[in-house]
Amino acid sequence: MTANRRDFLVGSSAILAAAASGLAFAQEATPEAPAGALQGHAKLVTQLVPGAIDDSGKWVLPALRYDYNALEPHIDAQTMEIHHSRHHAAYVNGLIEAEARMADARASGDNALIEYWTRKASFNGGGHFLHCLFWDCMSPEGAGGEPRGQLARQIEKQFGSFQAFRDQFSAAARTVEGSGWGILGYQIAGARLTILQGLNQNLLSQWAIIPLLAIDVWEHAYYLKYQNRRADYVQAWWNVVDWKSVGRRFEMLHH
Ligand code: MN3
Repeated sequence: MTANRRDFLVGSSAILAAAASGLAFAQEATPEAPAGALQGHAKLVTQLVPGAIDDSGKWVLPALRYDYNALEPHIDAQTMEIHHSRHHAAYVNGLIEAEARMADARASGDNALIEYWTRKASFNGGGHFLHCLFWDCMSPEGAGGEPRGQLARQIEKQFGSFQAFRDQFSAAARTVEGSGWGILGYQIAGARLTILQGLNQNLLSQWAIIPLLAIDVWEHAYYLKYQNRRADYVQAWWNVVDWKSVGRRFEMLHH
């Protein structure tokens, strides 16, 4: 195992633990940690959960790298604004509150309360991290089309063709029951891609999965423009997928 891969596996387990439980993985990056480890951690965060945390270790709502109207006509400005500034913000605040209340509950030794806030941390942590990824998976420039390089080759190897992959991913996203996500993830154990349907923000994961590409199919992500036509939203969404961003994540993980 190369040093890079070993470093990645150590780092990714922290990310996964955070994604699974909503615990603050940043707390592991103590000031005593070697500089290299901190740089590696920062790189993982930048690539896998962009903008999720600030320099002081506090969860924050990431600024988007494009305007709310930049993804028109595929995703409308009002939906983007409400989705980012209200829905995502609520998950950030929910995660902050859950961690604070969990600490109080631990101090008081109230196990039922700990369990309650653990569930809240899972839901809100899943929401925060997946939305950070979701915004980064989209771009107004150079978006759409197909991936290139290693990711393109891996998709072809596993799915036969990009079109076959896209059809399978679209079907997964369209048919999520109720609220959830279509996710293309990197499955660590098998060093391969896998498509998942995420229910809510935190259910049906295989856990040892790093999300690379995610589409939010909660109604708040599309209802203003598409009403109940989720399939139309999913189809339009491919036009704003930033394959460079997705490809960078894949190449960082896949050696
Ligand atoms: Mn959402």
